[in-house]
Amino acid sequence: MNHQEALTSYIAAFVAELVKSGVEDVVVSPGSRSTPMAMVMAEHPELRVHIHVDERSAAFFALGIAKASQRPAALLCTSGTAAANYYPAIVEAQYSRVPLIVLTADRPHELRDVGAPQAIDQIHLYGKNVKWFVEMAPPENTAEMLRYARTVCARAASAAQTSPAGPVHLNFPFREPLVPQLDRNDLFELSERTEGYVNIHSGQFGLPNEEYKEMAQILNSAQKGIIVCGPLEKADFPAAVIKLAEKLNYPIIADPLSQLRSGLHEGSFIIDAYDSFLKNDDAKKALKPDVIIRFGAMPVSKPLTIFMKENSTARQIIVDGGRGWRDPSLLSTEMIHCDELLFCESVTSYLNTSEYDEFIALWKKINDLTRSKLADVNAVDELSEGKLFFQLAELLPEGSTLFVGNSMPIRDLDTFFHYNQKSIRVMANRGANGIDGTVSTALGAGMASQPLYLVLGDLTFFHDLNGLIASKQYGIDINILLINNNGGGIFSFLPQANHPRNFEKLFGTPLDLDFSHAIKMFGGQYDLISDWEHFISAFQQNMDRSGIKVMEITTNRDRNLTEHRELWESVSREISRLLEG
Ligand code: TPP
Repeated sequence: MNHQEALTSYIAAFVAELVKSGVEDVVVSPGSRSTPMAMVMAEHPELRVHIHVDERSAAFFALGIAKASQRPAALLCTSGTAAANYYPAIVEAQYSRVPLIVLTADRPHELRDVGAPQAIDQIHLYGKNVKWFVEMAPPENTAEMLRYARTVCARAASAAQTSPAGPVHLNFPFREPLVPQLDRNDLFELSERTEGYVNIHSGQFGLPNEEYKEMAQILNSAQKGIIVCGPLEKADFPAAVIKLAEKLNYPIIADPLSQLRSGLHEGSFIIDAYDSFLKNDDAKKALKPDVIIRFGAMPVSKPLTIFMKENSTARQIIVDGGRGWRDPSLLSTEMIHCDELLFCESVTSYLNTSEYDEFIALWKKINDLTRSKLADVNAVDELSEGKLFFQLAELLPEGSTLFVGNSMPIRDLDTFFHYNQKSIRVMANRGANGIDGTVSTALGAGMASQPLYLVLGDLTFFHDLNGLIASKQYGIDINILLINNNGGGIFSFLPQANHPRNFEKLFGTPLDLDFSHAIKMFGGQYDLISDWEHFISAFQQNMDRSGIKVMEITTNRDRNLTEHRELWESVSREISRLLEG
């Protein structure tokens, strides 16, 4: 049988099924071994092919597309270290439950482990960090093998999306010659079945009705309950959890990535300043819960994690539709593997409305006081990291996506970005909390969600400068607020900061970079912000500009530390005064 014909038919069957499985975007990095797949993909009229030379950024870009669109995105690269460069984004996808279909080209079996060029061991390359690995059979043109290619593809797409979503890896051995036959006019004409080859059905995880009822009884009998919502993106979840809170009269401790801090939903149950007031012992004592119900991944806030850990006698109910074990304190009394929305709706339907409101009133009172004390940061004249996040809730346009870098930005967001009625979607890479791939992930998200704002530190920006190319190549608009404190500001908050001898060398790590040159290289707009007035005018002007727009905000790590400490101390003093009185 003709080799090229087999290669072409097999890959075309696979690509056709990929599209039928709902994949619309594939990020391809150039290479030789992946030639047949890349060339066939480029022929498909319903597949958007994005080229990204740097595989590390490419994989994060695909991650961003999948994260924002909540549809699986595919990746394709050649053999060797190209595939290894996907690793960080795959880890992030696995831990943040984002569907990715990773396709790597490989040497055929006879060229493995015999010194052939660009041949590394790609079998289970990503280990346990993918949900499914398949070493694909070499291309053949029999009806059975075309069915095989389509079935594996459908299974891979389904596995990537089934809760908990995550990455899957298919490794394709290709023999030379690698150029497919593109002059065929039947490339994607599928002989046996023209729709999706196999439609995979799977349902939500639910509980028997009796259990919802029991849970409702338990919750109705507890007066001092709190609901903790960690990072979770699920349409309709905010409304459902608010209904649950309303019936129970429980406060909702809303992580910045819970999608509850912005939006038109009822805000009176939202507690958003807890990261600051849960540092205070008097508050912690007064706010002790009997019951904690948790949804989503672990919250960003360390004081909140400590608070939950300290309340080890409380009943701790963790609801996880992804059937994981999100309980680093090992204190859960109920681990409930049930779709979060279904849980809220079902339990709510069995609840009696609680009249007890003293506990929630106290949470709100402390929260309001904390918010007003934190607002003192607005009086600061100099450029300040905290004030920047306070300003954002004011300045961000309706419907924007705010992508936040790890390290201090996500923490400052937690501290200073409070409930507002704009529909702002907040995103970050909190699966593995890396400072890598942030620009690329944000740009991938920007494919589906605009206007896009990215706030990140200088080391995080430096780490993925390459990622900016996607904006230039694909015209993705991005507003970048670069917080340049010349190094890793977060380390000043850690105990090693008390050991000054090698602190700057090991942790501060100033890079002394002039980022304007890099922005220029990518054809972007750059503003070195001089003061708040300048910041606001640049921010507003950039709304009418397209492409890459970087506003660099220079801050000072020591001053930043002092500012945070002073604010937290003033919050703490006020709370103790309130609770004493
Ligand atoms: N490498 C990766 C890939 N991920 C990490 N999280 C780290 C290293 C450890 N790390 C956490 S925060 C940080 C480092 C190196 C410093 C980040 O500095 P910057 O982006 O400037 O933000 P800042 O701390 O100033 O807010």
